[in-house]
Amino acid sequence: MLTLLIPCRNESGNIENLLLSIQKIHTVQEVIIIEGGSTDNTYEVLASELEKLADSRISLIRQQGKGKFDAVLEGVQASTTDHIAIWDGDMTIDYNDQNNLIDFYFQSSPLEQARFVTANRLNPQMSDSAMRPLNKIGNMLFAFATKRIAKIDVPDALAGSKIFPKKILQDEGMCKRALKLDPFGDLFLLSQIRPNGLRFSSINCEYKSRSWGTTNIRRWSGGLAMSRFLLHLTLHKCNKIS
Ligand SMILES: Nc1nc2c(ncn2[C@@H]2O[C@H](COP(=O)(O)OP(=O)(O)OP(=O)(O)O)[C@@H](O)[C@H]2O)c(=O)[nH]1
Ligand SMILES: [Mg+2]
Repeated sequence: MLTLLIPCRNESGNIENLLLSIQKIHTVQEVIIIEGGSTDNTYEVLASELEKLADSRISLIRQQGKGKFDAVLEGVQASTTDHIAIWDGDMTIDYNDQNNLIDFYFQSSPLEQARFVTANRLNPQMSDSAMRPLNKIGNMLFAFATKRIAKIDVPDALAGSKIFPKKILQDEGMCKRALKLDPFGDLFLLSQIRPNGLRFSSINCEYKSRSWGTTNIRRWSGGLAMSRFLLHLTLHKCNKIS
């Protein structure tokens, strides 16, 4: 059973497309959209569209705290299944590619190791304007650092789309500490792959430009926070967040 978590901030113009895509995904049993920090009417648009849709799989929560990783953790708290998928609400990755990730995740036989599957946006299919050149360079540097520090050979460390067993977030204390260090949660989640003995796979997806809205991520302060997080992991010489 899989829960799909979708953090949304200032995505009002993407909601129609997002809900259409969710309707085409039949492999998730629960969808939780976590709206937070919007200065537009994202919550209101979601609430009214969901009322019309009347799809009992989908619920909407208003985030109590701040930031994307906080939204993910609030969604995890509300979820009732054992596996978590995360999508970005800006729909920069098509539902067909998202579906491939889900299919791949559930391919393991029960005797095999559980998986951690993430999207790889850094491939020739990426639209020219989808990722700013500095972001691309930053992404590659974080992928290199993650390989050295967390021992995970990830080509795209900051992709929003990922699927993993919920048990890797069962230590609430560790999640709270990680939240103070990693604002997006991408690097923290990658750092949990080896300690939890998961099999890692990265699947090529086509990364498209936003068709509506602008980024919610402050790249300089976010980059600094992620660098500090990696330094923290290095100093503790293990992948546990103490
Ligand atoms: N609930 C919630 N969602 C957030 C917050 N910050 C970002 N998000 C969502 O997290 C996802 C990723 O944020 P984006 O702004 O798309 O960041 P990005 O993908 O790194 O940047 P772009 O390349 O511009 O798309 C989107 O669905 C956002 O709406 C937040 O503070 N709260
Ligand atoms: Mg985005």
